[in-house]
Amino acid sequence: MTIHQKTSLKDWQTEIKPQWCPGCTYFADLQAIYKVIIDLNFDPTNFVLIGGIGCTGRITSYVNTYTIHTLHGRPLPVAVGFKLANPKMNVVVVSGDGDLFAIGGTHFIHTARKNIDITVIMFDNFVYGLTKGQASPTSPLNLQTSTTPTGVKEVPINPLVIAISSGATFVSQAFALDVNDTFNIIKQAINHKGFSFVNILSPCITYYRMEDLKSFKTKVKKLENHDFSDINLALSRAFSDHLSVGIFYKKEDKTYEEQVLNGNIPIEVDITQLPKEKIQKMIDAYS
Ligand SMILES: Cc1ncc(C[n+]2csc(CCOP(=O)(O)OP(=O)(O)O)c2C)c(N)n1
Ligand code: SF4
Repeated sequence: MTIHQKTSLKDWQTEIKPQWCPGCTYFADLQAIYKVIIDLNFDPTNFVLIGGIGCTGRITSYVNTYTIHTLHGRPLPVAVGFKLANPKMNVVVVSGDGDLFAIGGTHFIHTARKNIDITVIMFDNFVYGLTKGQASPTSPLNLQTSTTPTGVKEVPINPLVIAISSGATFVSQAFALDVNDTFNIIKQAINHKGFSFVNILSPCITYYRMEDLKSFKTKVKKLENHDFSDINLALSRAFSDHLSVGIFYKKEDKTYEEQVLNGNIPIEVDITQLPKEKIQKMIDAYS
C-alpha cells in the first residue's frame, strides 16, 4: 500500500458536511460516487474531481482528492486542459443540468465530439437548485417554477440525445434512488476509454412539486432489449425512453489525446522561466 492509498469511505470524506437540503437526492449520488472511487481503488494523486457551480458544484468540497470548483458552465474546458496536461490522471466532472446545458451547453457539445477520455456525471434535478428553483434546460413542459409561473413552454433538452449526436462514446442514465445501479453505471463510464456521460436523474425535492416527484418514481424503468452499439437505435431509445436507466450508447474509438499528443507526455513548464516579454507582446496584440 502506498502512503496515498485510501481504502475506506472515511478516507475519501472531507471534514465538511454536505450542505444540501435534508433528503436531497444528491446525497445518494454522492454515495454512489464514493463507492466507485473506493471500488476502483483510486489513488488521489491520480484523480481530479472538477465541478461547476450550484448545489451540484458543492461536491468538490466533499471528496478528499484534488478538486477544482470552476465558474458557472466552465468545468468542461477546465477538464480538457487538465487532461491534456496530465493524460494519466482520472478526470471526473460533476455538474448540474443548468451548468452543463444552459451556460455551458456549447462546451458540452464540443467536448463530447473530442472524445477526450474524461467522465462527465450530471446531477439532473430539472431546475436551478442553488438559486431557488428557476426553470432549467431539462425542466419538463408545464413545470411551474419561479421563472415560469404558467409552466415551462420550451421543449426540454434531452441530454442523452445531445450527448450521442455530439460524438460521446459512452452515454448512460441512472436514477439517484438506486445507488447500486448508479454505482455500476458510473464505474463502467470511468472504465470506458473516451468521453463518457452519466446523467443521474436526481429530482430536486425542494423545488419540484411533491405530486410530480411521486409520479416521477413510477416512470423510471430499466432500458431493456437494447443494443447499445447501434447508434440509430440508441438515438431512438434516447428519445422514446428518456426516463429509462442503463447504457444507451457505447463505442470504442481513438481518444483526442491519443491523436494530438501521439504518445508524448506534455513537458512540465517552469513558470518562473517563461519569456514574459514575448507573452506580453502576444497579449498586447489582442488589446
Ligand atoms: C455567470 C453566472 N451566472 C449566474 C450564476 C448564478 N447561479 C449560481 S448556481 C446557478 C444555477 C445552477 O443550476 P444547476 O447547474 O442546475 O445546479 P443545481 O444548483 O441545480 O445543482 C446559477 C444560475 C453564477 N454563479 N454565475
Ligand atoms: S435545492 Fe434541490 S438540489 Fe439543491 S440541495 Fe436542495 S433539494 Fe438538493
